[in-house]
Amino acid sequence: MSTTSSDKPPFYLTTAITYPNGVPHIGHAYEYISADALARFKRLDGFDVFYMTGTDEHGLKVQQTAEKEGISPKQLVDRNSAAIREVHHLVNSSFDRFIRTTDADHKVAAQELWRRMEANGDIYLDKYAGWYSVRDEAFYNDDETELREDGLRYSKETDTEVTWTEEESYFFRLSQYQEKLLELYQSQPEFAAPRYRFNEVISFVKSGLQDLSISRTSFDWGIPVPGNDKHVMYVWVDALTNYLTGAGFPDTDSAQWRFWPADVHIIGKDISRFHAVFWPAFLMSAGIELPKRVMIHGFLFNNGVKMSKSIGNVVAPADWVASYGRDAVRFFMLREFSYGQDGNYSHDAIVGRMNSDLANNLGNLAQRSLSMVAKNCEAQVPQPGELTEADQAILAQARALLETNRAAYQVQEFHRALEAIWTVLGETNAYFAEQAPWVLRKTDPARMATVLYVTLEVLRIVALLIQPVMPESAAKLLDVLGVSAQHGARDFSAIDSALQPGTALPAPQPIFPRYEEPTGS
Ligand code: ME8
Repeated sequence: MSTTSSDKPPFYLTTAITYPNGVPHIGHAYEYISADALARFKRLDGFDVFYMTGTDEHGLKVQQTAEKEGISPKQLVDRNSAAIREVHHLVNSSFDRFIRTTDADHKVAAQELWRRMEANGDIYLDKYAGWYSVRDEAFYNDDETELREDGLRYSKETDTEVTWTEEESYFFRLSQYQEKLLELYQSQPEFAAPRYRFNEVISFVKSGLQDLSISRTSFDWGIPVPGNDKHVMYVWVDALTNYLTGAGFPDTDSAQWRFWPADVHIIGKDISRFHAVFWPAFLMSAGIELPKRVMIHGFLFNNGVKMSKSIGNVVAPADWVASYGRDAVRFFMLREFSYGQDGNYSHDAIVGRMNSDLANNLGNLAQRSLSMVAKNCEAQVPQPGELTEADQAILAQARALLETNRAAYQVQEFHRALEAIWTVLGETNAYFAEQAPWVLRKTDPARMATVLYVTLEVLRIVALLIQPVMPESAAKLLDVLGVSAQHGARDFSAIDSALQPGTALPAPQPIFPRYEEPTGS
């Protein structure tokens, strides 16, 4: 065993690797944030997590963008890959590796995958004649395209321009995998989600699969095909292999290989076919275990309108972070949209979440209870007396949240995890109002201490569970609750323990400020 492995169960998750031919928008940030929340959740829940993201740097699209800018493809990807990594930092995405498909180890992995598919008899040389969309880096059949009024031909599904392409090409025998893929979908109903998106994939496969062109000769910005330098690999063969590279492939004796098969690939709805059809077929061909799950998230729309440069409604993640703060952005994205479905964002929707969920339901409860403790309990965690039914009921609800959250994160339903937490916060606010500790202060100080203790204890559990979504705010809340940042006191295993009466508490400080519209703008 290597020294880098641990007793914790491995958990490997990935995002799609972003094309570095532009700068990422809020839709990309959504993917990074959701993957990051899952990575953080699993780390706190005792897993040995490897979270990988990165950039997909080869292909015609990148080469053409570089030409337009008058720089080399390498200069373009160096610049934009760095900008994409910055966006990860900006939204506090705690990746373990930022892979670039121009990394040396990735070339080795991609070429080895190719060799194995070839050795299995699944690759042959022929001629490709058909429609290619540079924008999608995808091939389309005649009936998947249409001629439009402007005289240009487009992919019906993605609305991107396609051009007639004829060149010598290697092919992958995808047609041979139709039955095997259908068997996979049958035997592993959780292989892709959500179900309705998975069903679209299944129908596509049922409608018949054609062999796939997997190399190009008309440009050279790619990984050379082993044994034939005239060809570079089709960018999707190259790109998908990044997931294996991250797990140390082809060195299957390395400690890193413990992460394969990946637990979940997190991707957007436009690339489900590549991940749920091509990718498992390539792996079956190469004799490599399949990833356990492909989670397909929806797209974000600006007030119902698709983000586009020509409309000028593309939101830069940095603008949102500057306006609302990064934890609020993270919370909004994961709470507002049902993961898997498309979502509409608007300034008002963000402000609504910040003011009602964060400032009122959580921030206010924390501020009110902690200020009372500061004033009336010598700034220490109060000593509870005997617990009433109401006390026990609210504590039981809070303790049950770990299981609810585990179940929700297991299927990437982040919104459900947060919804459950906020339901308990709603109940706790009602409990606080009913118990009225500010009245008890005069009539029954011992009972007041119990109510405050119970409230702080619920807040501790909530603070622990929101760490994956709002790491910085949760840390501040745990600080003011006197929960140590050491000895695993902030891991989920600590949910079963409890606040220690008598622990000194720092002065409370507001953590979730209300959003105020900037004046003079
Ligand atoms: O597709 N809302 O890269 P990419 C939500 N390089 N998600 C969105 C989105 C939106 N408005 N727009 C894009 C690629 N995405 C390939 C991936 S993986 C081996 C190769 C998502 O930069 C999109 O669905 O075009 C994808 O998951 C990710 O952003 C990167 O998109």
